Amino acid sequence: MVSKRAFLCSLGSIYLSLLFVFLLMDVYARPANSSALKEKPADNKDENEILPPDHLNGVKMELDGHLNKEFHQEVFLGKEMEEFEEDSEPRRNRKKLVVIFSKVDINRDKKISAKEMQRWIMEKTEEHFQEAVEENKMHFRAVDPDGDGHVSWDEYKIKFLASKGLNEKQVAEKIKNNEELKIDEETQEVLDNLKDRWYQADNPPADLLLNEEEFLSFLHPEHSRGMLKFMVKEIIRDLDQDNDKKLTLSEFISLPVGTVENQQAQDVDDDWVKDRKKEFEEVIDANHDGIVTMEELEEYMDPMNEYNALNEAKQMIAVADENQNHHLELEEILKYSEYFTGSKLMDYARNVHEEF
Ligand SMILES: [Ca+2]
Ligand SMILES: [Ca+2]
Ligand SMILES: [Ca+2]
Ligand SMILES: [Ca+2]
Repeated sequence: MVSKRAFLCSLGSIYLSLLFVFLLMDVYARPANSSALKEKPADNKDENEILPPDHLNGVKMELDGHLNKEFHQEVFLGKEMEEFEEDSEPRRNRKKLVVIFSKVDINRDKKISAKEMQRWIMEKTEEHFQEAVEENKMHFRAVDPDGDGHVSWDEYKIKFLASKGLNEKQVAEKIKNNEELKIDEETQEVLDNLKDRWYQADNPPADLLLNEEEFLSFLHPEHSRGMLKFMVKEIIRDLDQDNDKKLTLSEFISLPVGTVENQQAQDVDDDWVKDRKKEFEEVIDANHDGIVTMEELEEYMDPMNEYNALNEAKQMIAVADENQNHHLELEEILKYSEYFTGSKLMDYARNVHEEF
């Protein structure tokens, strides 16, 4: 018993330190992008807390228009994502996968059906929602230091400009006196975008004051239908070249400027294009007419869409279903551990073999 308890304690502290590492990674690991909200990895912590993130767990596309590569892992692992690290003990990861398997397999027939996986995905998506709500509490406190439960656009703007290195007191003073602020073009563009989003997140009355719930939808558009629409509009605006508010395949696979900067050139581009083409043709363009409309993209990105979850479930099963029975057995999940969890269960024999 004692050793089990000690084991759990050490698990807890490992979890905490992994969580910390993961939070750091999350800040730095996002791919480069071309949207107006693009930011360099920030050295100022406040900035990350109050800016809407590019990446949303459990949402299929990032704000900058990139496909979310970790999507299926996010909806398979839920809030346990941080616990599966590349170099953590394989035996422990195996154990955790076995536990997950038994939870997904509701009817205990030792195999996972598409329906069971769909239910699991919805449950895990809900976990990401809850996490965002919890984190938002913290972020909201940062922008509402007087704790009156409302944040005005000006207050937020001051915090934002302070995070850009401007003097907070001076900015506040100037805004109060309606004086002009000296802001570079790029920052102004980001600010304009944020203001649009702020308006959008502000429910009637339109007083530009956001409460905690409205601030949540400002940072996490996946939590509100209206904000999801807004996010889709922004993504289409950034990719749409002929301004018809729809996307053709060629618009969808045009490389945004700067995407492959500093990367190993052409093969990266090729994979990027191949993945996007497949996703466009097979999934996003639901009626397969070669055009992605706002409605199609909105359906695609809605994390609460049960039809999407079922599709995702079927796709997950197809990837690992070696015996072709349209179900996942434990062995199949273990074998494809890297796909489901991002971390390989070491196969020493094979690794040695491959090295020679
Ligand atoms: Ca089952
Ligand atoms: Ca277009
Ligand atoms: Ca279509
Ligand atoms: Ca199977």
